[in-house]
Amino acid sequence: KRIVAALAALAICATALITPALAQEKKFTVALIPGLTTDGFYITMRKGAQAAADALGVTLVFQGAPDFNPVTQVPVLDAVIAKKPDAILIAPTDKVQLVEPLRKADDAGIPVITVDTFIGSGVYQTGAGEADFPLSYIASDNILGGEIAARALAKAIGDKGKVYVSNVKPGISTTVQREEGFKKEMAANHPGITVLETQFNDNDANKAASQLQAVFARNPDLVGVFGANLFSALGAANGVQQVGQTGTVKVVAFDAPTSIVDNINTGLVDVAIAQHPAEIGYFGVVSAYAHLTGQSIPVAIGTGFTIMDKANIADPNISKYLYSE
Ligand code: T6T
Repeated sequence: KRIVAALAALAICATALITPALAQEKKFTVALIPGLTTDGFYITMRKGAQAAADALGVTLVFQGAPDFNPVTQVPVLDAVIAKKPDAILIAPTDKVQLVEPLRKADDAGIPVITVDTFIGSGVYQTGAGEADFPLSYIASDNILGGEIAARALAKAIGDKGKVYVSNVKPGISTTVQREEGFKKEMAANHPGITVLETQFNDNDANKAASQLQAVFARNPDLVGVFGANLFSALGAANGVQQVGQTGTVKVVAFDAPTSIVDNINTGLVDVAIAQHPAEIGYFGVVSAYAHLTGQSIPVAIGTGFTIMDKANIADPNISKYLYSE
């Protein structure tokens, strides 16, 4: 009998150890503020965040603005701070303009982790600069992403000719770094390629399409374009189709909405560089939870890419990285 009782006691202790909901009595609320709500990238990030929240017994609140703009994101952030969540995960829409609004969260004792984009230099907890207070930065390596895009575009165009970057706007950490990586790789290793002036589309795919038409009108010898995020790439690809240059003007796309499959299969897009937004969301929530339960967390977590093209897009191990709608 004593042995049975001892075993039962052991089983109860073991269950308490491995069941987080039992071990952790307080139910934490973590807020995730995306760059914008209607973007497959952040919709997929939310899914990963929700998966981690479910596993850890955390309540996830997803609240964002309909466009990628500090003017609309800051009021959302203020409303979230007023509700005092236990932690905030946020993709800041500008590396300077979100510093003071986020400091309010920090001053209120709410831990801040930035996901996808960063504020300041993106290097946190160093005691340097005005924007080092977030606990962690969880994202793709966007400079590397730009370099990958440059190499893919160079290969597609036979390493010569005129190309340009279709980009969102200055001030966004991610897309600025992609352009930086792209230009660095072109300058260092592809002397036969001329990179024309960047076209900023304000995250508007229609504007990116018109810009492609205008650049092509000025440069009929244009051979390629790098769309530095989902809307830039979709718009640039539409522009290539509208000027009847499918397959002649090569497109390398950052991000992987489901529509990219058709664009790759028809030859409109040569290569798509998928980020792993679900991974960013998952590790965002795990990091917040770890911090809230007294663990130390990495100051930066880098997530991966999957490079998609005609040869591999049908492979389920590749297509599983397409974004959710
Ligand atoms: O490319 C992603 C994200 O990484 C970037 O910061 C903003 O644009 C996207 O959300 C795609 O639209």
